[in-house]
Amino acid sequence: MFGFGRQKSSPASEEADAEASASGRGERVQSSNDGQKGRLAGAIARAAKQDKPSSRMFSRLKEAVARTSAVLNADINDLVVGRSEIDEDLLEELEIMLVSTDVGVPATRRIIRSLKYSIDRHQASDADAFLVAIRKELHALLARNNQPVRQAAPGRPQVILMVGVNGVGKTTTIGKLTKQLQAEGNSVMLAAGDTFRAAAVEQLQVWGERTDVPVVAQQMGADPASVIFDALETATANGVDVLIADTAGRLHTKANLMEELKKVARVMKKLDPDAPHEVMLVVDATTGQNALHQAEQFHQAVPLTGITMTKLDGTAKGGILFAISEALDVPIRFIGIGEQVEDLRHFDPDEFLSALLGP
Ligand SMILES: Nc1nc2c(ncn2[C@@H]2O[C@H](COP(=O)(O)OP(=O)(O)O)[C@@H](O)[C@H]2O)c(=O)[nH]1
Ligand SMILES: [Mg+2]
Repeated sequence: MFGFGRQKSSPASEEADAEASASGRGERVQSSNDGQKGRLAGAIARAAKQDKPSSRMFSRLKEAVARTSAVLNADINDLVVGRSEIDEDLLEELEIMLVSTDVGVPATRRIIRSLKYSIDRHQASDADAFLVAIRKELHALLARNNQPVRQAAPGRPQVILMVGVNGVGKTTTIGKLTKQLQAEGNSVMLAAGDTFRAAAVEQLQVWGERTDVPVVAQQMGADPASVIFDALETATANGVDVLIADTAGRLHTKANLMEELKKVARVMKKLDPDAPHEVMLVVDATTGQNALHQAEQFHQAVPLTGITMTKLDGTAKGGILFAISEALDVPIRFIGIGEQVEDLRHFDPDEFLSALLGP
């Protein structure tokens, strides 16, 4: 799934297998670098093929971002409709509007600067051309962070470390992700790293039962680094494809939390220097600018490699996605648009903008 899970039977690895058996040694001679390229290329090719959302799925996305769209899209249209000429006065109004929809000041400034450049060169001088130019700017913002998910070395589990404050949807996202990874043929194991609350361990165990995957857990108050270390050891011994580790979103102090996450990331490197392959921050879109502050703080403690933004359904603050893309060089991997498993959606800038602004 877009780099998550094993990238099975890519052409490169099939070739390598053929080469291995032809050489008569019966072992894979594929160098790990070639393997990575092959697996990744395979994943991207599959993603491109699969990512034609059915119209039903697209309707659901459109419905989910309707409240954000009602503000952003309607305001942008109101601004330009009926104007025969696009001038810099309009840019001031657009600036105020973008900032007020949680796009944030730095991203808005960049967009305005770029639009001014286009207007000065008469490249966006009527309403239609101006709308196209705005969309292009928004797209560039969302698409600029597109680092692929790091793959695990052969024979090792890919480790996804989920971080984020309480209530954003980490555990629920783990459940949905597990289901999706399983559907693509991956074996999954979960690690109950949120040992701060007994209920957190139980909640993960419920997901474990529901998806029929093992959950490595210890008692409440146990050292999360030790729980996750154990889990990685077990996952490796059992040839598990993906290990997803849950973590606490709140400790006695924020400093404690960040130190604990650093320790978790450090300790698992004793088993696999590449782990965690993905540090996924989960943020809640309904919290607007708070989501941005959280992203910045977590990124300082444990460098993030991906973001999942949940609860885009039912908020008008979806513009925060642009602010986070501007502030951090970290790709948005998934968006959550509801409670169902399929409501965890791979984030596609084109699809998202079409849902938000129309075709
Ligand atoms: N509407 C909506 N609710 C969500 C979404 N993702 C998670 N939730 C809900 O958010 C609440 C908190 O989720 P939880 O996974 O326990 O958060 P955690 O504390 O970060 O582990 C639960 O009631 C979830 O059902 C989403 O995309 N949309
Ligand atoms: Mg949780």
